Amino acid sequence: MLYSISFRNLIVEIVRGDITRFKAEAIVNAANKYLEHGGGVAYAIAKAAAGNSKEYIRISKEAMREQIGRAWIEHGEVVVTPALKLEKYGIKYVIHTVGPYCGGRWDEDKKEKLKKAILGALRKADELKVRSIAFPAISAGIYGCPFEKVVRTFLETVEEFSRGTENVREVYLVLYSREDYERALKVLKVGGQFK
Ligand code: AR6
Repeated sequence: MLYSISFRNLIVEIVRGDITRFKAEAIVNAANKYLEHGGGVAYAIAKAAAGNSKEYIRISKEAMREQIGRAWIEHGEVVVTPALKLEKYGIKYVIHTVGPYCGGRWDEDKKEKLKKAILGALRKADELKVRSIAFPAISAGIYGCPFEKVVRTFLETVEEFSRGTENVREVYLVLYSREDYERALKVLKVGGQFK
């Protein structure tokens, strides 16, 4: 089954796995604007990176004050923290970004916010001279955005980004459940016409 797609000199792969142990130089966290990491993939990353989610929340908030100069981030703004214990998997950075809250609804505004969130993380990875970056399905969990829309928007955004990338060459969408993985493959399978 088709599971990868090339955009210019960048390859996107959809894989099934746990992003907290995925071998990519940067992994992206589906955070909230305060970097509270209370549940979902955010909690899993925080706990795995620092051994204790509270400690990673503290590190994230401190990094946010230094990098953004505020106690919250907007869609498109990102914060970088060190991978700490995740370094054993080859991960160097965690890039925190915030997607839209959907609660089951989807419209152009949510799509734009999701694009900004994804693009912000991709640009930061490029700036950090990262070659490979892994994303979870941002906003498709607790934030309730429709899964297929999230996957389509992800692919569209990576395609846009591929025009300007200097360092990033491999982008992974890491899906936790078999069901999500199979649903995402169906989106890809439509002959690459994911739009
Ligand atoms: N590896 C890969 N994907 C995962 C993992 C994992 N270890 N664990 C969960 N997922 P969510 P959101 C998937 O809810 O919707 C947090 O509390 C999950 O199945 O983590 O953007 C934040 O602090 C889903 O497909 O993120 C925010 O408050 C995807 O990751 C809020 O949730 C995203 O689900 C953000 O909600």
